[in-house]
Amino acid sequence: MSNNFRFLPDLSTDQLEAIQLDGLKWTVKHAYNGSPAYRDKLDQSGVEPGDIRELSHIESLPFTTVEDLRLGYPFPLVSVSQEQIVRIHASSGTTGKRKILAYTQNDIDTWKNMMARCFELAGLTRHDRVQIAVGYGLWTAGVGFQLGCEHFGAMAVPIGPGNLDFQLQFLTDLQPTCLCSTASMALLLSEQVNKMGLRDKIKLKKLIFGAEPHTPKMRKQIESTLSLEHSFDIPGMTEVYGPGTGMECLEHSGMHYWADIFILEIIDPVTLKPVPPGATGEMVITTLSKEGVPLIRYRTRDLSRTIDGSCPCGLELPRHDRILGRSDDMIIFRGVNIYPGQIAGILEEFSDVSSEYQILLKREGGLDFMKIIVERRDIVSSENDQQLAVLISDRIRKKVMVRTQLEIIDPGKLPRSMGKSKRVVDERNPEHQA
Ligand code: DLL
Repeated sequence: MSNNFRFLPDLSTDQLEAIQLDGLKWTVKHAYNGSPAYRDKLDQSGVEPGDIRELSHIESLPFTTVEDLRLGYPFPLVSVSQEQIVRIHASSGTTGKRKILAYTQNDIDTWKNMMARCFELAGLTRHDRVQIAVGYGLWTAGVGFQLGCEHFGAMAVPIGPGNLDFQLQFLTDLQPTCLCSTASMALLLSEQVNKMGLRDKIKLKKLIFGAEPHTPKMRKQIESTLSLEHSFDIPGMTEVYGPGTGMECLEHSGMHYWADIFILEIIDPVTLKPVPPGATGEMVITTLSKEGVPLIRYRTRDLSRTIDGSCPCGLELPRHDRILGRSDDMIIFRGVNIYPGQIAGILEEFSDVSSEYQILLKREGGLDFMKIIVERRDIVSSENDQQLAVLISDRIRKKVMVRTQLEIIDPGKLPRSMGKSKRVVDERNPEHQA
């Protein structure tokens, strides 16, 4: 297939596999020679760079984990000399020390190209104006979108997060056609545009949103409030450059990912073996040309699955499904393992409540209690709140096997976020959660 894209590669499966094998060999050698920590890990597993002769040999390599990054603070797994590092970014983690990732100029250029692919896949042109409403600075989000947008050639409006009045003013005055934000910020902005009656005064057509899980309901709510032509889920993480490890195309049937830049494996987090094609598991990433901090079988903790077959859009690049959540988001409640995404999935079934929810965990009299707070939709009367609460908590009991207290509140009353939403507030003592 030949494509007319400027940034998206046109590669056959054979070409892609050749790039992956070369990149894998290069990465293992580079990490082994450049980083004492990687050399130790590889030595301990009895693997030498020369042992990697075919792609399936990836399975002989040890995993890299977030612990490896933390142990090497402040410059974990760096595999080049200090003068080759031109920038650092840090993860948005809220607990412990942030993970710091170091970039060479080549790394920045690779990332710039990845992000330009995203704008191209969204069908933008140089005439588009892009309001970038995510954090700048240590977080990769703002800088990543900006790099890609400029490289692609659209007009960047680097407003950053926060200041809703300012956001609305720019949306009306500068007439951006595309918004880049977290899912939560997009929801908040859409609610604000609605409240102020500004929809007819703005020109937004497309939204590129990511950095946190969303539900189909949340997405539909944003799309319809802003009358968007398209919205695109964008994945990414600091460890793998930042935003833009892939992107949805105009067909919206999963996310194409850049298999010429990293290898994606999906493993069972318990057995650590690959899951059958199409099954959900943990995403494990091996980079193919990353210099500063190469990743060898990095366990992302993100849960997703690959999507088989070719995409109707014609692009040969493989796809994965949306990220459902993180394995470390799991709550242990009265001996039952629960993912917040399971609760969100159940709320999807009830059209009388919005997409927003919060899970509150408390410990009283030696027992754990879970309260789930959800918002009634604005077109629904509060008269049936009690009945609705019973229906939802019954459904949760049947599907997740836990008793919860369900509270329905007025629309817009849960805290909104301009970054990533915090869905779980756990007020139990830490020992009890183990
Ligand atoms: O969140 C990078 C990013 C910024 C991606 C803006 C997309 C848009 P970190 O702060 O390192 O980097 O967080 C990475 O966020 O491991 C996922 O758990 C989650 N995440 C990122 N994108 C998505 C998404 C940025 N589209 C962590 N859907 C990842 C669900 C996402 N979760």
